[in-house]
Amino acid sequence: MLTNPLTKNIGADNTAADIGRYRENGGYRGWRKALQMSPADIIEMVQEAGLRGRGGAGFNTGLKWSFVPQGEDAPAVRYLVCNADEMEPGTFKDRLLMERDPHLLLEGMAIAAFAIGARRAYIFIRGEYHLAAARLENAIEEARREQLIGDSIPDTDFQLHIHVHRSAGNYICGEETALLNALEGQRAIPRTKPPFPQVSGLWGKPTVVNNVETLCNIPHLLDLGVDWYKNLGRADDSGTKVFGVSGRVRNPGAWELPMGTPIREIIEQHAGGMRDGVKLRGLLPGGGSTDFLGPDQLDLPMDYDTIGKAGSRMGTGTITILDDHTCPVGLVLNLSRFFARESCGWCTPCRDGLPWIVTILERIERGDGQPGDLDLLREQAQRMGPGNTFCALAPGAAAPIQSALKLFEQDFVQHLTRGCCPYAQEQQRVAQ
Ligand code: L3W
Repeated sequence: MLTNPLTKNIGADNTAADIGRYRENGGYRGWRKALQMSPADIIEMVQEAGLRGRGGAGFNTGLKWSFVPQGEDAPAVRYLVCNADEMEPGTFKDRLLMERDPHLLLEGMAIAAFAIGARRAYIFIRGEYHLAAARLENAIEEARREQLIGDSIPDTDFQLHIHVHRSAGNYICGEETALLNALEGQRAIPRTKPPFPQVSGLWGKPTVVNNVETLCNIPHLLDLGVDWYKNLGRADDSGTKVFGVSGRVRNPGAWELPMGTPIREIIEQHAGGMRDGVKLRGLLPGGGSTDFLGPDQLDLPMDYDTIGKAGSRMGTGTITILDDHTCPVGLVLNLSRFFARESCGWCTPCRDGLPWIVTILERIERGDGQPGDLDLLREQAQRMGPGNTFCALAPGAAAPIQSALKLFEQDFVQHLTRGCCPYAQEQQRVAQ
């Protein structure tokens, strides 16, 4: 039984699977099958399989596709957009998939576009991903030459054109409606939802925005079926996931594993455990916009609902580890600087709140914190929480701060009482 559908073509060398190797390995079989099905049946199949969005939010993919208006009165022009603007801190899974198996993404896009009736599709890719963009452009040309996409796909009147659009660079472009504005050449600020893009998206037309990894799940799901796909997962969620680990582990990297693989297994078996002399103090399960989990939560399976009930989010599934030689205040300061710089500036809690948070964290970290700063931080993070802002950026930025204040409160307090960063002080002592 195939257990690694997302990475089965990825070898040890840094080459991309070309169309010949991809097809020899069963590539584009899902696409051929899809063309024999009705769009409605494909959508139902994807929905039933329980595939959830791999960009971070975990929304049911088939359900999202089903929101695209159908029928005679529905707009004829629709779009599919692949969100490849991978900028979540600590996240590098989509780069792996695009660089090493670009045809898997294209095949997933072809099936998704056919299902929703989109004849034009865009890959909105992070500007720094030069290699991935070049390999995708090459793969699009290969697929077009073999008439898998383009104007004349044999045995169908369906046409599909796929374009690579390189982002000018901003984290907020990963928010689907800001992405659509950027693609239209406008300022990248989120739009009001509803209407959701599935009804009114790119240039006001029905548009589905899916993450790279989400779309890479589609070809084998079509080929091997719903039961196979559901059985890949070990806990509540279906399928596999490219999990990753960064931080002071022996073997940082990314691996395709069943959904629901316990955190401990990912860290100890696949990342090789912690390096000698350092201990795990906490972890961000899926990017810089998730809440810290503690060492007592390592046996949790990595699936959306379990991690959600545990007080965090699975997010992108790429784990960042905090060890006992790294300052938690410094870590959240680093993240907060990133989010402050990447805010689109549209709403006040985010535009003004994040720089304010950075100012407070900077003075705590360098030992100039004032009594009351921790309460100020809590209050400010609360103001950036869900419901108070226009999009998910500020609540995401608040998550590691709020959870660090709970899990590592004593570290914050020590910065205030000692008047310096205890970790920097310790490093100086060891160096002397
Ligand atoms: C129709 C409804 N559609 C939700 C759709 C919506 C969207 C998807 C998720 O992303 C995430 C955040 C972080 N009718 C719908 C509906 N949808 N309700 O479902 O929507 P939502 O609102 O849950 O999330 P979102 O605002 O689209 C926010 C993640 O993005 N994030 C960073 C991600 C970074 C990467 C990366 O680097 N690869 O992805 C930052 O916040 O996980 O949950 O399509 O249309 N009633």
